[in-house]
Amino acid sequence: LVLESELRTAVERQQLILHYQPKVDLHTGRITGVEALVRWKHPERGLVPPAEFIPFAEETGLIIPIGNWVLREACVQNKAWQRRGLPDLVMAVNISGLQFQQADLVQTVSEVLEESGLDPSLLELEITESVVMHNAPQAIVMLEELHRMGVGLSIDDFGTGYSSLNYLKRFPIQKLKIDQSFIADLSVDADDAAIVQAIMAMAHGLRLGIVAEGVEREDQLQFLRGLGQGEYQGFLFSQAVPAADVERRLLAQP
Ligand code: G
Ligand code: G
Ligand code: MN
Ligand code: NA
Repeated sequence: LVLESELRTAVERQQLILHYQPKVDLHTGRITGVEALVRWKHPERGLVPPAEFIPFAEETGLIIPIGNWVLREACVQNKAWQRRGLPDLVMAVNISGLQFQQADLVQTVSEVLEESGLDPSLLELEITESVVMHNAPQAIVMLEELHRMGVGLSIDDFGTGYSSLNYLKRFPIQKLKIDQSFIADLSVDADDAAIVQAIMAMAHGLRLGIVAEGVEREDQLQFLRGLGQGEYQGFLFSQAVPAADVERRLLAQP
């Protein structure tokens, strides 16, 4: 049970931390970027996973201050890696629907980029299909502004929300993250294989990048490699880890 008063002060008390899950090129095996995933370092309950407080934060509106903190922290971390001479990474940040309903989201992103000194091309915002569909007229304006600013935009959990593909044509999206439910049995289930193959072919035709989510086994990776270019993410390479672990992985890369 999450108490609103506790979560309300979590940001101020510096109880939130970010872990980072790498994204890896399917063919070179090199880390291309990371996704920032928040955790709550609760004084009594230990590390609380986001599934236990993000939905609540969305209901109560606390996702706004939390989301702003995540955005700032993630950009500052990425710039710090760059300053230390590590290879450039794209930092992906999850943006909730409610954040997209704030008229000042674009301004906030712009300020965070300026304050952190991070190049906009090294920031990517992950949004879900429902965000794009629910706020269509307002969302398109904001997405276009973010795109003009040079920030990357990707669709998270692609294939699980509204299946109108219309928005892919209208909105300045650069990447689709194929939901892990299609990846789980990819190499043995002909239907999943057909869906993933079709998404990758469509993405290629539309000049969109793809990220396969939830890759846990070598057979899934081999199958994806046979389908084309892209990136993957999943426990096979790494779960979400503290910043220091990302650094170690980067330094160990050939
Ligand atoms: O990290 P994990 O494995 O448990 O993530 C669970 C869910 O929490 C995912 O759907 C992820 O998108 C979401 N999540 C994690 N961090 C953030 C965040 O900073 N903002 C938002 N809006 N969602 C997040
Ligand atoms: O919804 P979103 O894609 O933002 O959140 C990513 C979620 O997927 C996190 O909860 C993360 O822990 C989880 N995840 C990442 N990689 C894997 C994986 O290989 N297998 C499984 N089962 N979950 C994963
Ligand atoms: Mn995500
Ligand atoms: Na996802």
